[in-house]
Amino acid sequence: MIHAETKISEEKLLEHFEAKIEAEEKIEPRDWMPDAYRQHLIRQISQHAHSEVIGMQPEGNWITRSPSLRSKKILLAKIQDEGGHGLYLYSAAETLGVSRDQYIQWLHEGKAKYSSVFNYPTLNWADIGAIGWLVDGAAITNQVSLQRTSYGPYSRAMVRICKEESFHQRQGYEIMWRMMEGTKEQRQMAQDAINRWWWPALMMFGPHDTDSPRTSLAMKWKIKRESNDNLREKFINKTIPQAEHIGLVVPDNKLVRNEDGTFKHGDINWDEFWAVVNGNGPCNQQRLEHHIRAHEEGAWVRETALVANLKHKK
Ligand code: BYC
Repeated sequence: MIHAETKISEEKLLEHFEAKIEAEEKIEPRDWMPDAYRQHLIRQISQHAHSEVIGMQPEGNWITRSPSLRSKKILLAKIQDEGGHGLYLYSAAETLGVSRDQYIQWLHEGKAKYSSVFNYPTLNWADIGAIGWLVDGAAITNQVSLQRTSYGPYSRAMVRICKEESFHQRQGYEIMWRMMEGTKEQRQMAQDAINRWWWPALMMFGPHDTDSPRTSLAMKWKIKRESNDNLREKFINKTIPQAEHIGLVVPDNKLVRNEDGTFKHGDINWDEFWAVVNGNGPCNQQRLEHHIRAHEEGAWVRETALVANLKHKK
């Protein structure tokens, strides 16, 4: 390989790359990186971006039916934030040499994934509380650790995203807490919502470490800073006391309370997880079709913006 007009062996480049990672220095777009590192990032960051954007759909379902003007404004702001997160992440992913159009095409062709959790329906207002509290709560647990990821543009996107996610988590918890202070029916709605969203939220962290083919290299090169199971444990340890505080019961009859106050969850239904990941969840088809339709209907906006930009540059 030719590098700065000098022939440097692949081993030397790898050595330099790994030394930088060892020293906690960020890898930047113009730096040499092993192909496997680039490919992992292309996959993970674009899937993360798609999750943010597809994740707008289950919540968008409730904008017109929010129970008050206050809650409508908060929900609108949150959903717009998610669109913004998608933008930061697509921009970070583009620094790896793949265009946003290509990423979107892979999504539409079913070649790219997005988080399994967005393939479940939002049946009532309590689900909006459960998404903010549990789904954003799970996402932020993962994203806090990703702030220290070794790839500079991804890490910087995570810092901005985490600031907004903590507001999202709180707005969801506030909805649940208000409902738990309400009527018997409202309390039941909140309990039904945690019953339906608890397990999908736990699945967001991905398969157990022993069944996660991507983890080992990703941890070695500090793309991932903590394993799927570690993050899942962190999430349950902080979320179960929040549930108990407002009188909600976590739907896990095998939950173990350890003496040090931490928890061990019961069995996750991995058949359900893989069915959803492989396109057979309750809303996979609906989510993808909606994205394709919105993308096609928005073509004129992209074209107009491009022309306006070209005219501006002349
Ligand atoms: N869903 O070896 P593994 C948000 C796939 S959105 C679907 O552990 P890895 C929000 C995985 O891709 C925040 N697929 O992989 C937005 C891999 O398949 P491929 C979303 C999953 O990459 C709106 C295979 O299973 N957050 O905050 O080391 C409203 C084996 O897995 C899932 C992110 O995207 C899943 N849950 O670890 C509200 C975080 N889990 O690609 C909120 C960024 C696993 O080899 N991503 N798979 O065919 C990550 O941290 C990691 O990619 C994962 C998986 C932990 C998800």
